[in-house]
Amino acid sequence: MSIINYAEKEIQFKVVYYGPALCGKTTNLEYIYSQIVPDNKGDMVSLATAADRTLFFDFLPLNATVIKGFKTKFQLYTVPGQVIYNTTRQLVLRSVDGVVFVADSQWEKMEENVESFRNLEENLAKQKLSMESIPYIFQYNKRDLPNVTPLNLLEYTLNNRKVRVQSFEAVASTGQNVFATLNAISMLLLQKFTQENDPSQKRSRSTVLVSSAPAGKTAS
Ligand SMILES: Nc1nc2c(ncn2[C@@H]2O[C@H](COP(=O)(O)OP(=O)(O)O)[C@@H](O)[C@H]2O)c(=O)[nH]1
Ligand SMILES: [Mg+2]
Repeated sequence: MSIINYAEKEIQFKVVYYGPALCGKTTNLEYIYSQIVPDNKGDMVSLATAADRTLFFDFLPLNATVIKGFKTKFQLYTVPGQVIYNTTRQLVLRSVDGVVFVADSQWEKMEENVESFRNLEENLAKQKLSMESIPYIFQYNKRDLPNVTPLNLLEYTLNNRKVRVQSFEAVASTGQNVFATLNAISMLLLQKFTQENDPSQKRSRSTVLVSSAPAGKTAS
């Protein structure tokens, strides 16, 4: 759940980038970090192995828009995708507000995507959370590669719950649609927060998180 600090007039949201190993989660955070002016970000913390694989998580704090006099802060985390690190993933998911599921578009990674999404559902269930209660979106990454799964098959396979959510085709290594993804999850969180805290206001008036974002390309 979002943390509200009334003394500091701050609301904190925790966003977790989830997905199989090597799908591009760290690359998303690194790109965001590289594009945001120093005043609006804290230090990016990466706990990686020597081989540059995420061991625990990457963490990037961002300061963003103001709603009703409250500053909003977004804390972005990644999880280690390797199957054996499930306990770590459960820890990182604690008190999560929103999820970006990063899928690896490469054809041969489809099974790993499905397995990772299932693992996300299981780990949320352990916290008595579900995909129905947590805002989430998909990012189909690595669209620059030649061997990608067609978009409609990704949608059919992953984005097939009762309510279809937003999805973005991305190339995290060049930044394509990285901010579109981040803005989309941020908007969902701000809207949910506003609705829950002020039922008379149906939509959040907050706009995009970072104005340098390229126009979002929604896949669905
Ligand atoms: N071709 C291509 N490579 C990517 C893309 N995004 C990430 N990568 C590469 O995929 C590898 C794994 O990325 P990383 O962010 O460490 O994956 P993580 O395990 O999910 O954190 C790295 O070599 C990245 O440079 C992309 O959109 N296209
Ligand atoms: Mg990583």
